[in-house]
Amino acid sequence: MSTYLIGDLHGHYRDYERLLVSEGLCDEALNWTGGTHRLWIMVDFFDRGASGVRCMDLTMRLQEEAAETGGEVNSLLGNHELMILCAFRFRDSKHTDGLSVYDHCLRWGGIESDFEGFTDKHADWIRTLPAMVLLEDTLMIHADAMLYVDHGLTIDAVNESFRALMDSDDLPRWMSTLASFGEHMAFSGLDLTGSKRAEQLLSLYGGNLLVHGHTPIPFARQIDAETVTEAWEYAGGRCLNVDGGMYMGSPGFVHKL
Ligand SMILES: [Mn+2]
Repeated sequence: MSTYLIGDLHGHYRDYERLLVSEGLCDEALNWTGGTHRLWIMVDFFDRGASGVRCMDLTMRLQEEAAETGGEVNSLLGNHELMILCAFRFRDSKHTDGLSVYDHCLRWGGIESDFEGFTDKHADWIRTLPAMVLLEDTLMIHADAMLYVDHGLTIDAVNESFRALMDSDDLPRWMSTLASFGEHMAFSGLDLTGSKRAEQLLSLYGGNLLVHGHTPIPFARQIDAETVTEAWEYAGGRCLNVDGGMYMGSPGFVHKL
């Protein structure tokens, strides 16, 4: 049994299909052929690309099929999942700046057709997603950010905090949590501050390797997206970025842990 990771999809459905088939996790008809293997999506299904709902629909179906063969398909909770859930719930409510939640989401890369295709079924599924997972010695979070510490000092507490938010009618709290995901690259940098932060999270929550998406590798490394075909290990080998930046033009990749 192996664990496979796919980074931020951002609505790039065709790339998602191609990666699943080329890795043998699905056949050409997109049936699960991964047997007992595990697949985790490091998220941001939505926004920037056109087909976020299709990406999520495929993942939800594969989750059921994989469970039948003793495999596992699952996803973390990312900020763009929180964002579409927020728009679904508070659509025309006004934020403090007078703009509606819906308009905010369009500004943050939201795609109108995704809002139209988004249903209770998607909302319910998103509410099941964990913000933080420890798989053996691998700590997985969506964002390369310290914001998780504000949600709790154990993995259960972090996930419970996000679940409570998703059940909450407190719009200012939703908006401030979404804004907190503006934090990027907390574990990188030329000085040692970044790797120290990574060490802090690993010693707090457990694990030897911190895996994340959220910041496209071509952006973090200032390299051409077309050349990004594998994960980026940094911070002295303690961090792994799996966001190839498909929306920037990377072909994407599947990372086998
Ligand atoms: Mn993100």
